[in-house]
Amino acid sequence: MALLLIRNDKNYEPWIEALKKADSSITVVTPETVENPDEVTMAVTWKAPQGSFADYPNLKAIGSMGAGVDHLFEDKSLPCDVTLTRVVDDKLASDMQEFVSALCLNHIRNLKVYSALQDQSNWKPTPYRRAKEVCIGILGLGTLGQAVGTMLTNVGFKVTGWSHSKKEIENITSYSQNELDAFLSEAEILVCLLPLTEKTQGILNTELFSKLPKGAYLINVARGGHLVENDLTEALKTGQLSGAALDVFNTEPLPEDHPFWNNKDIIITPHIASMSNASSVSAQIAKNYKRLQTGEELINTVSHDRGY
Ligand code: OXD
Repeated sequence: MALLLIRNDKNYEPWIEALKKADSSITVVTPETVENPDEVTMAVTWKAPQGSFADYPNLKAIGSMGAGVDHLFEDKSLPCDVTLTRVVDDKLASDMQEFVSALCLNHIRNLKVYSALQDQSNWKPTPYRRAKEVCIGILGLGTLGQAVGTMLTNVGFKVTGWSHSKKEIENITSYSQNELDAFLSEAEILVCLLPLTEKTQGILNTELFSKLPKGAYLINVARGGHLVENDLTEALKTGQLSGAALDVFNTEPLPEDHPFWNNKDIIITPHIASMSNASSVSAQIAKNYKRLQTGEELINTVSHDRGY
């Protein structure tokens, strides 16, 4: 049996090293080093090229190296009889908590405004808001959404969340699927942490923005595919949105000539909100590989039907 790694960037060394450290008995191969494709029973991937799994007839499980799994479903030849898994990691969650909290505080304390004023040597105190006066709505109350929401309540914000079904989370008001409008009507800062599926593709659009309080702020740390880019530009122009912080884009890296770069109302970061780290997530991958060998149920599984 062997564990196959497939990465779009072919950066295998840290993963091989970390997996060997987690369990030295595992045979780790890559598409470049595999000698016998029949012995591959599990693949772990980040953005594998289309059709990558076709050569491995004994594949039983495919795991994402990150929290997101949309890249798995992009492959139309993804075998439908394999177990899918993703990464659930405390470090990913705490990195996301810190990043989103920083953006929310940056927004209410006008730090971006002062950065622009500094460029003009302009001393101009501006009124600010306090966390407890601001309602943050989190789209998507999965592992990361819940972690971020809890952190934001600790900072002092009022936090609400929207997800398929209502969730019981301390100090967070939870809205279910058919309560989207009520959820949006309060969200002065909207944080997108949804999985990208056919249902959520393009959800951040003019119609949704129009249901937010005027001047709301958008933070997208999920996937570029959630956002209709022209609708954001328009909402910023009309003042329906006062600004946005985007960490993810339809095309990454964001092309040099993309209009977002020159939009003073948008903060752009290069998909660094929380990065999957080989040394912190390899233990759970090795554990799943062992479970597969012994016939136990895998952990952190993903539904083929729901797409997350
Ligand atoms: C992930 C990501 O899904 O880095 O882990 O976006």
